[in-house]
Amino acid sequence: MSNFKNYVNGEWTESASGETFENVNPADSRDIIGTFPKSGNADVAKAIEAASTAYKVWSAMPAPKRGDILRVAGDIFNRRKDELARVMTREMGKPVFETKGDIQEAIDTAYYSATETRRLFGYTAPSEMPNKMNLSFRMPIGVCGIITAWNFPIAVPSWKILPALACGNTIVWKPSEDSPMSANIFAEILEEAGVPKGVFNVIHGLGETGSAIVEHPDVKLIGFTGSTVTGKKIAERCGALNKKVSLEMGGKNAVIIMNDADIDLAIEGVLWGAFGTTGQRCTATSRAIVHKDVYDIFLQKLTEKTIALKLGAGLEDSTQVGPVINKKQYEKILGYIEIGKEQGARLVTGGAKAEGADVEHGNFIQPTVFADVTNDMRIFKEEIFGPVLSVSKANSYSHAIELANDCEYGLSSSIYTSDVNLAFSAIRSIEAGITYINAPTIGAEAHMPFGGIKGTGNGHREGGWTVFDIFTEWKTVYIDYSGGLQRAQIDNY
Ligand code: UN1
Repeated sequence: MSNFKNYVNGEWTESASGETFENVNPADSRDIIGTFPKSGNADVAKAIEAASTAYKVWSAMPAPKRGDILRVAGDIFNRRKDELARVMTREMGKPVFETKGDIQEAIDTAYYSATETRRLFGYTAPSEMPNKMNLSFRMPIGVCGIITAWNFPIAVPSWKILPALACGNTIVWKPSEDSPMSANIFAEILEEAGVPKGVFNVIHGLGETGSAIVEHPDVKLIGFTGSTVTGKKIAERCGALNKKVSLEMGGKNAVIIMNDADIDLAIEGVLWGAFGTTGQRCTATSRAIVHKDVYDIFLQKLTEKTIALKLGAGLEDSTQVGPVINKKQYEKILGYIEIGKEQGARLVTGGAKAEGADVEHGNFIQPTVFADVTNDMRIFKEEIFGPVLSVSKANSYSHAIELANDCEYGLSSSIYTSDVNLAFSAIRSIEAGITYINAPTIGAEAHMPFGGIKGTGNGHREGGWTVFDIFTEWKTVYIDYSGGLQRAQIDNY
């Protein structure tokens, strides 16, 4: 078995304690990918020291030069796509066609960030006084602590890391303990692209490793994707320590299917949204809210298609739905299925662990659909993060919107309708950061803002041009070339 290391100041290093944790294939618990360091305060401090030193050089480099390096990183991600996709699938389970898509998001983000280094626009505005000029421009922040989840081992970290680097920040990244190997390949790629020593560091570990990053006084910003419970704790600490913090947390995303929708298209979208990545996306479709006129036909067709989904190891070409990430999630999801049954939801298909020779050693749960789910049930309200879809009946368009918004989260959403008036009305009325029309709740593009309202986020948007608001501060500059003292608000009025 291989022992993998942290990446600190351009070197592969063990943790000071020598303690490790195992990385296990979720499709086959007999397959141990390797051990990774369980890092503590001392390891984190070294990485932060390296990142602080490197910041001086990296932040002073002209942004387009940083962009040149990021562009090369995009090329290398592209070159290593097939190999990296298999590593990702082996450690986190989703099928290879999905892990390739995950890497493509990083490639898109690399090229997008590289280009934006020539376009980190500031604003100029007229001064209220003569012979005076007002400018503003973006400044990097410093050492950024990045803490991410396993479901997008490359894409989601890339949304944070690559734009942060473009802006001149340096990075200490704690990837998920369920996808550490992908993170090491990320480091190899940035090193080969020419990112200097210390600019980018990977520190493996569990929760305490993340806490050490959050607590360290030289870390100026935390970018987090993960559970709402952890995100809120991080935000509390960042509040107390006065650090900038950007959070992407849970979702309970609804799709509305109106009686004028193309039902077959809607079913395709719901299947992909609910069971793609085995339902383990923060944008996953976990609630379908279906107009009463098409409720029965929708359920009947959806059930047939759900039963036909091919469950298996993601490394098998025929697999459509992979395992869930680990034993803890496996138990949690099966627990929610029991709660659904106990609270009176009608189980239409699935509802148990999967049986069979090809799935017996992995964390496999049958794609599950509950019907007649009402808004008082826990499976309607709580994020499950697994292959479980709740279907609820709506009496009208306004009832459907009411149900969709009856939710503490606000990440993604969707409506299937052929009525243009309803589509536009839904864009305005659904409480979410992202709304799709006639498309699934998943599938965000790298160059558009990504994030949610309500319990999902804290007002930031990754992706697109908005990510640069996270990873920069504004500097305002006044240049007075009048040669005399000009007092704002006094001499000119
Ligand atoms: C996530 O699940 O953490 O929109 C992000 C999507 C993906 C990103 C999901 N591209 O489905």
